[in-house]
Amino acid sequence: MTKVTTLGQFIIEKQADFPYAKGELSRLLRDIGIAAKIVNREVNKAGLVDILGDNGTTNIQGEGQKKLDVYADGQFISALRSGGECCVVASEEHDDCIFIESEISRDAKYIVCIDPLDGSSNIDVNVSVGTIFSVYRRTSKEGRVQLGEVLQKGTQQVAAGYVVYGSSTMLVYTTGKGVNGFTLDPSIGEFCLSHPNMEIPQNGTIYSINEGNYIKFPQGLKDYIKYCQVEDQATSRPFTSRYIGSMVADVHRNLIKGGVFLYPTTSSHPQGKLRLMYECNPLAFIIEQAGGKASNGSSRILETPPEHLHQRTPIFIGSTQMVEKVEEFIRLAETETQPVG
Ligand code: AHM
Ligand code: MG
Repeated sequence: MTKVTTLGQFIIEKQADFPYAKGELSRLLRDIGIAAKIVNREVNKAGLVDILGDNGTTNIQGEGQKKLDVYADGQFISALRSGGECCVVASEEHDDCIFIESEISRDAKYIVCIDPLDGSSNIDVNVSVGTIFSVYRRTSKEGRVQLGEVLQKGTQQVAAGYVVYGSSTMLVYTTGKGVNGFTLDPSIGEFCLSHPNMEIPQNGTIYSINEGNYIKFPQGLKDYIKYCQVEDQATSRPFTSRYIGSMVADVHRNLIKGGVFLYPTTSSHPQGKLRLMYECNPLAFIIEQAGGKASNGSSRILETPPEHLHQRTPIFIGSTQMVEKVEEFIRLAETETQPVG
């Protein structure tokens, strides 16, 4: 019989990589894993119960919240609240940070940023959605955590992960020592190690972008898309276009198969659409740990100084060589539009 390693066992084994660890991060990750299983159960029965559709409220970005967004948000916050290791949660679904000030969280040293249900416009149509999270250490020793401590650069993450609720449910995470993936076995209700030491191919043939926005893209992006569509045997072009509309699922596919996911600035979203703290930083940490690259077009996503919680950024993430090619097209278009002299 082959040995099955559950997420819980794996987290405990990996604690040994951090000799001074007291198990708090392990417990935090375990709590997130449990909440993910509960959310998975609800996502799976979404078609059966009256949980589909709009909740009638909007989040800070003015986007409609779906009922399952609200449910997932509640589950993760309550798991982090009762776990005792987290002092602040910043969720895409809330305008402000949620400070956890219970007795058991008195010594909590971790800050969690979370997009509880990414790709929620896909819920009603049985297409993959996911959860994205990132963990930071608080920088002050005691007292109420200040907003500045939440707004840390992505390079300061101590862990990041995502869950894809798809044809099977997977949890993928990193603590800065490689990336490991776990598939939920519904028969035993456990995430089991299925993708150890995940590595993204350095090059690929998949590009993922909402091409319907083509007219709104900067020139460098338009040029890159044309490059993807040109026939060239040496580089296996034309490339394949794949866009699910759930960033977490698109990035997950590209992590396994190789590819690039692009969400540039557009004329309607001049800062980009995706959020630095909830979506881009955690996925950038994971992809870098898997050997890939995440850029805003000119520099590393993880080096972006966060100024506010719901900050947006353009992002190009995936196989290193493909991301570098995108950067090259952006640079070229910018130098061509520079005035001469
Ligand atoms: P959400 O977190 O509200 O679901 O929004 C983020 C999603 C990403 O998952 C996805 O890649 C993108 O928005 C799709 O946007 P668009 O419809 O503009 O292509
Ligand atoms: Mg999202």
